[in-house]
Amino acid sequence: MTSQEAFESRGPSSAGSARQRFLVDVIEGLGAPRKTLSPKWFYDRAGSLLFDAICELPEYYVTRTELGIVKSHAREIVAHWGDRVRLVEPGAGSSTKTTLLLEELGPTRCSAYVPVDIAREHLAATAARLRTEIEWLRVLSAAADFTVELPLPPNDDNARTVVYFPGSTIGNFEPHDAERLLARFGRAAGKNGLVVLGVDLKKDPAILHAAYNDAQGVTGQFNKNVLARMNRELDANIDLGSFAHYAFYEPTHGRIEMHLVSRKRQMITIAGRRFHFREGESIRTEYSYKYDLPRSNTSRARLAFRWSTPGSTTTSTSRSSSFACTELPRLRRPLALSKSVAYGKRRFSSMHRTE
Ligand code: AVI
Repeated sequence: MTSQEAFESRGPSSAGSARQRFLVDVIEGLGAPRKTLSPKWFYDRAGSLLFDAICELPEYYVTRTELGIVKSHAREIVAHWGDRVRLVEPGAGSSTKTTLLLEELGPTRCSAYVPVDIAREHLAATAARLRTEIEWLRVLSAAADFTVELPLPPNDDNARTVVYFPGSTIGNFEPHDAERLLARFGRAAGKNGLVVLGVDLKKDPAILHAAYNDAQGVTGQFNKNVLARMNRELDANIDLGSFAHYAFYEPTHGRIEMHLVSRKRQMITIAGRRFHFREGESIRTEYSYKYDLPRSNTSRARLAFRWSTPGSTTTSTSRSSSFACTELPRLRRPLALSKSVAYGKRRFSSMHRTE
């Protein structure tokens, strides 16, 4: 077994233990007074393909807008990443946007690409596709839950580690968890490492609403895939038609909330356990936080938001496609936020270490 194969086949994300973790989470989440499920369980192979379909929807501006930023700024984005870089992408999915950056880096500067994803089968397909598309690319994929661990292969050539976290996946974490996650990425990037982030910005609620309630119903299918997955993997008996997809923008917290609402009073069975639902009772399946650009014009804030769609401002609610990419300095210790930039105000600059 080569070292690449050893890294790629490392445990503990075997199908058996993944099923066990899914089951434990489901039992805990559906047993709570307010039923919840972590959005990470959307992403089996079927869910990952549904998410790819969402990214193509006319209403879902997020991917298109970010891709636009990356396309027009690829050279500038990678310019000071260093001579030798290993690019680590937590939650890589189909790695669509990353290809542009990898190609911009080229074989001389790119030591390796490390896509990390919870959907093992989808990840293997992505890695295989990338190896054919970019012949020189060394792909070292890791099937792992990045909320728990970020496995990194040996850094043979002392390359600079850049943790690339696009797509506004950070929005799927509650603010305190987002802080912790970014601090962990910062530690994983290590000395001289970088964390590069893509975040979706607040905008007209009608635009946000449409993005999570598309006309073709793909987002609804994506949401219900978590129920379908319970039927497939956890021996559940859920009638998908008895739950409704419900997503809305909640302006107080600046987030989309996605729910599955029971259309009737019912009992479902999952791995032999029973769960009761009142008519209208919901399972909250996802938050998607939207951020503000920093209001201040300090040099730190400018550094934070190097690339954003032109005209994106904190006050603009008319832009349909605002999005920002930011680069965070290495976070040596957990973020110590100053009170004035607490997440209550969701000032994204607060993701910076305070000194
Ligand atoms: C992956 N994540 C950033 C998406 C989002 O927009 O929060 C997931 C998604 N949920 C519904 N549509 C897309």
